[in-house]
Amino acid sequence: MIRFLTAGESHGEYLVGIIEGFPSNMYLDVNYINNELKRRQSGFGRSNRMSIEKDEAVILSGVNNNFTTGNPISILIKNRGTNIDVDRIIRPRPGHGDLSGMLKYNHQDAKNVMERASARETAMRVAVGSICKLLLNEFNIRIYSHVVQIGPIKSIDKNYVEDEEILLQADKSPLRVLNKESEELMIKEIERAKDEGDTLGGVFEVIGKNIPVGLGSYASWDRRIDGIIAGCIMSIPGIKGIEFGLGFDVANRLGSQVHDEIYYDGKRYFRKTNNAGGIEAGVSNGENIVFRAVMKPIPTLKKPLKTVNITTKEEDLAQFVRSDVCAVPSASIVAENMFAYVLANEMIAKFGGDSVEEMKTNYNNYTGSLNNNKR
Ligand code: EPS
Repeated sequence: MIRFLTAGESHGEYLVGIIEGFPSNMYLDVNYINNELKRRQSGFGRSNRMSIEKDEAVILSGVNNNFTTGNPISILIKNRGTNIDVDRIIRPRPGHGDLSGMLKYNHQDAKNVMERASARETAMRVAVGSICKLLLNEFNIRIYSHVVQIGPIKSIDKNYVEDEEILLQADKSPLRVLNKESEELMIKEIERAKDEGDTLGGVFEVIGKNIPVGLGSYASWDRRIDGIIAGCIMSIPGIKGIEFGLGFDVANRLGSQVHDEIYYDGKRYFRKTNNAGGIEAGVSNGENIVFRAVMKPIPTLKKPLKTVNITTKEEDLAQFVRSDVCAVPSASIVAENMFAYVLANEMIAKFGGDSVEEMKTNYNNYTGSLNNNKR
């Protein structure tokens, strides 16, 4: 299995990542990682920090002549925006980790908390996830995402977007939104929030295609792939919820209106609907895996909320430090990459993870037997 660790602080010199358990002989081009890092940095509503940073990964180990060796891969990303115009944070921001972090680690300065709780750390998660995406590409597994809601403005009403040509358009939109009209309304909404010293959250959708049936397992609680995906997505800063397929809407329907009927086309089983979001009993069912996640508005407000000064213990207003107004588009890229990590891990669990060749042999064997009527 792949394990990874990140270290580094938002305004420290570097972010550091180590990935262990990655198979050998996979072609790894650092430009691919850097392009994913760039995708994460784009998006209307980010702070001017994003114009300072131009994230680039440096690979220190585990790769030889552009091929993975099977050794731990270590990565560095240099921070450029290391200056921060605040000495101490003693007026904790509601919604941020400031107060709980100070109490837990016995700090008198929430900067010690903020430096690590900051979403800056997700740059390294994207670097790691992009290497996982390259592994998935070897098996033609693709991951897409788009933003479906910012504040009260929604972009689509239908269940989910499946068409890859359409999904690719998300990268051309400053908000990663597929509907131009909604995008304009969302931009206005973000501008208004900014003028009012406020912030906005939203919802994004992630779609995984060409995922083989049988990733994850119902055999034990901690192997259910929806549980694993949910844990990884919920670990992204600001995420407050996730739903698969129809999600919370299943509560409004009868069973006959929810479950996806099973058909056989002479070669493979398939469904005409995908209300389950590609997962049944914690196992991928061969359909697209689809989920949506909601991100709360950024807690750092220019027009601050009430708080308590931790030195005087008196009522005060929360400290303002440079921050984003809306980071939902970036969060959708982080989610793609955390999802890629889960899928890569599950592919290795099912198909063996020492070398890419070994995985492909096992994969072809399994998918071949599915197509030959042997299962
Ligand atoms: C963040 C605050 C901002 C964001 C940062 C996350 O940083 P700063 O306070 O230095 O302007 O730009 O996000 C990133 C640096 C990033 O790479 O995504 C926060 O408080 O979480």
